[in-house]
Amino acid sequence: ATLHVKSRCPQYPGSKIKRLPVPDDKVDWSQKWPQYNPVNHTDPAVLKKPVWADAEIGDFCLFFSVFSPKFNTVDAGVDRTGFEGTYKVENGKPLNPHGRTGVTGRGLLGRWGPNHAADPIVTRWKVDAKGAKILHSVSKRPILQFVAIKRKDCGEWAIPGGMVDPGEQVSLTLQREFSEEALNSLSVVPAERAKIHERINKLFKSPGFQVYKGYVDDPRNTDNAWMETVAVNFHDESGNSVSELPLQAGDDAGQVKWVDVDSSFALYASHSHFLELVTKERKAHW
Ligand code: RP5
Ligand code: MG
Ligand code: MG
Repeated sequence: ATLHVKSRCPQYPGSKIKRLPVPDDKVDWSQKWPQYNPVNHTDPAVLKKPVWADAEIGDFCLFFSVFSPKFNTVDAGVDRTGFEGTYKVENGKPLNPHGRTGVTGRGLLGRWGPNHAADPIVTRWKVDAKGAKILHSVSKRPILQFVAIKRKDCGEWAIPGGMVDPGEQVSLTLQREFSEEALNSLSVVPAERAKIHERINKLFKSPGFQVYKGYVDDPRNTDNAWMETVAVNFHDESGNSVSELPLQAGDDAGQVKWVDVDSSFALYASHSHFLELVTKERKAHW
């Protein structure tokens, strides 16, 4: 695996916390670093114990029991398995499988260990007025377009992904997050929501192409909590299903638009890598 970079961004998002700088050769836990003394940070919003967050490890919970989740398994309905195999647990705390980040605790993430997300990559071909595919002037390959959202938290463009709720089927998360962030399904009346659902059901009921399943180099990652995702490509080959949907940003998305897929377009976390994999599969311009 490539070295995580955004997981070592100097400034921890949504805070004044500065990560302890971790040099490339000290990322891997197997590299000895006895003086390693990262800053501990868990966001106050997480400590308030919203439904989506764990308690602090060692905290007293109901009936005088102490919170100590079981890792590398599904524990009390919460999937704590890692997509990239077994991760280590040290002193009761899970260790980031991609190495040091310069921050301990959970930061902005709710779960200790893996926090599972799903990323719907909805694509179509870029076409001219006659409907013919437009080839890129340099690569001579057809250009894909995908539905991108501008995240409210950091202002970066991203795939409209989101967290998998405990017990939720990933296929549902993909469709739900796309509807919430790119079609603003949360702010319409139930009858309208049902219509949106109906219009995208066909595309999302197709199996899609699983592009990636594993660790995400997300700026919110810490030594003890990290993002993992399943990224799936739903492609509108003929350009007449989702292409015609009116896009409207919603929930944690501030803007939404079709974006030409190109290596030079900066994206949140490791989303650019997922799109590169889509272009390989579809023999498109990158
Ligand atoms: C990324 O964070 C994932 O790839 C996914 O796009 C996203 C999920 O987090 P939220 O959008 O719910 O903040 O790591
Ligand atoms: Mg969301
Ligand atoms: Mg999201």
